[in-house]
Amino acid sequence: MKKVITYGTFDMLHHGHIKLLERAKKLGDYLIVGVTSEDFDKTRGKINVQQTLMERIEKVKETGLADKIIVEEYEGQKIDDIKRYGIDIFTVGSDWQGKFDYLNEYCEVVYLERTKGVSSSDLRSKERALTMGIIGDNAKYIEKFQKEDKYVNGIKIVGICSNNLSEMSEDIKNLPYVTNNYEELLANVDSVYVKTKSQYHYEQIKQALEAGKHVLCESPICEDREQCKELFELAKSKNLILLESIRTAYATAYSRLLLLIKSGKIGNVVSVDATCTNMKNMEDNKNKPESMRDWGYNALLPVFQILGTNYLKSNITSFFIDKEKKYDYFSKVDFVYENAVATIKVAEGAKSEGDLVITGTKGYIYVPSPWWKTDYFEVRYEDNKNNERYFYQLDGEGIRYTLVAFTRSVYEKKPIMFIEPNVSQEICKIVGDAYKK
Ligand code: C2G
Repeated sequence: MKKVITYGTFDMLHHGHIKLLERAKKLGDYLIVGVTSEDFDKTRGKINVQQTLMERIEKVKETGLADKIIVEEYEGQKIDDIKRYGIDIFTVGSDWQGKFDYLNEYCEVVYLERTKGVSSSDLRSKERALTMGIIGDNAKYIEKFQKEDKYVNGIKIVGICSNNLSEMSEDIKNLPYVTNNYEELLANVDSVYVKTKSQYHYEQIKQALEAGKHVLCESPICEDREQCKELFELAKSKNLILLESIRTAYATAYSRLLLLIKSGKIGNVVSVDATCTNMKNMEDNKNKPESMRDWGYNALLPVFQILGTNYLKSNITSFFIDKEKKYDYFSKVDFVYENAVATIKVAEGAKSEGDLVITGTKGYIYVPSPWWKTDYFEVRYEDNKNNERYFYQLDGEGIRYTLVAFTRSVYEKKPIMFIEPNVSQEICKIVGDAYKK
């Protein structure tokens, strides 16, 4: 019996895929199809696959062409599979010409002519063409963000509203809509990305939603729990998406960490300690430290996602550079829960180790600095022989995953929630409280 194997993502299965599978099947008597997992696709740069692994497997199954379907999960698996299943022929489309010649050592390699005129990318982008405008003044970050849309099918950044246009990159200055008038920006886009200081978010989000635009907003959504609730309700009543962007929340390593904790890997969590710091120039009058606004949401995220929002007590301590107490160069927030505690430390005018430690009754999780854009963490135990290390690729500092989630939410008319509503609201409350007189 001649055994054939082929691999692919098979997203939105189309006739190009089917023709490939048909020809692959004809090469032998038994066809194994390896469908790539989400994580493996991410590591090879395919981040906006539309269908889940199960949906894609189901579609391949429905063709009736595969005698066996397996999941491709890691680099180098092809060699393992070829040996394990006693494969005679490895085949793939001609877009991969030459790339798998190294498998000749293990079996015959056949490149089949790729079907012209059809691709998953085309299908994805045909369906999707959402325009986005940005409002904000942080030139460095906005430049990073604007570059990420090319990795995400179906969304295009077309405009900017800023009071800091002179400092923006040429790419940004050359966008079709460049303005310092928010209304004008909103009139020309389907959605807006809000990257201003959080004390302005409430008004800006409301204005966008009322104009019928979807909103992706940097965390916190605003600085008040009730207002946050109101904005989500407004979005819902208008069938619009309002999504909170905390890049950490969309990073694979971080979401795996949450799942491990939920599965009991370190026992009951008794303490969450998160620190985020970066040094700002204290002499720069245009860019004064606002540690809780700029970092608070991020450090609060694991606290509320792991321990929930029903704490018994909270206490905020801030040190300010000014008498009016507007600019905190260091803040610390302590929480007491029934059976746990948490502490966050954030600073833009003091430096510390930016790590995250989650203490459990069986072991602890250590995420090294800078934990908020992590691709790596460790689960550690009393007996260090049992320690485990986890690594998950993080591309584009997580910005592109946020954009993928936002784009999909808009098209599926349902928010893809990485951050629970109670978590969003509680973040708003604590950040707001830090600046209340
Ligand atoms: N294909 C084709 N014609 C098209 C589109 C795709 O023949 N118009 C083929 C591809 O060449 C591939 C298979 O269909 O052999 C699956 O395509 P994708 O889902 O795009 O997967 P790909 O990323 O090419 O995965 O490591 C190799 C990969 O696993 C192949």
